[in-house]
Amino acid sequence: MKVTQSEIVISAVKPEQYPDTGLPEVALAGRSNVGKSSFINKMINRKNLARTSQKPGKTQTLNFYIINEVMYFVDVPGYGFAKVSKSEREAWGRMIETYITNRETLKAVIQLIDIRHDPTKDDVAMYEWLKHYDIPVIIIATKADKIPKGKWQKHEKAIKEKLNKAPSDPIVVFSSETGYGKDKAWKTIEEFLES
Ligand SMILES: Nc1nc2c(ncn2[C@@H]2O[C@H](COP(=O)(O)OP(=O)(O)OP(=O)(O)O)[C@@H](O)[C@H]2O)c(=O)[nH]1
Ligand SMILES: [Mg+2]
Repeated sequence: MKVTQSEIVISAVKPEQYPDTGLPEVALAGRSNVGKSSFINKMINRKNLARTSQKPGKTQTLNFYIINEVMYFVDVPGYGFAKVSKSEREAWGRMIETYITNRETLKAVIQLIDIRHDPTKDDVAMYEWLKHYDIPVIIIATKADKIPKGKWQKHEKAIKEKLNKAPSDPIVVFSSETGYGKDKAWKTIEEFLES
């Protein structure tokens, strides 16, 4: 997709606030600080429309970005961030669970995994939870610029194995720093939009 238009439409915390246009959505999932907001910005050619930070825990609401008036990216708070209070974490958990399990226009979840490391326990739990609800998942192995290209394949294979990834779920090596993988990621997303 050649993105010519993108804007935030709402930061939502409850279903009444979600957009009601019926356009397809893809939502981001991943550890705090893995690069979800950076992924959105790179995909839509914007520097900081989705607010990013070196400190984890930046995104705290469900942020809906409308793209070319045909779809939404939904930025989601990250998981696995210890400095958030237990009650706050539970509230986010409920917010995300409500959204993902009830949203008819949700076509796929983009789960970001740091290519440098094996998936964490939280990453594996999140993937299993999405599969339990039969949600299609696109795995983005991000921050590829941080390891030499010669190591990508080995790390990609480790991610597939540790997640026990379903064959129907694509995996794309990506870098928000260099833009590597952007065209493949768009092609992959577009296939799910039509489903
Ligand atoms: N080198 C490199 N750095 C990246 C990449 N993606 C993200 N980062 C950096 O990682 C940090 C976190 O990025 P964010 O996009 O804010 O992460 P997030 O997943 O949205 O984090 P939360 O909103 O806290 O859940 C920032 O300092 C980014 O610049 C990448 O592909 N390569
Ligand atoms: Mg974020």
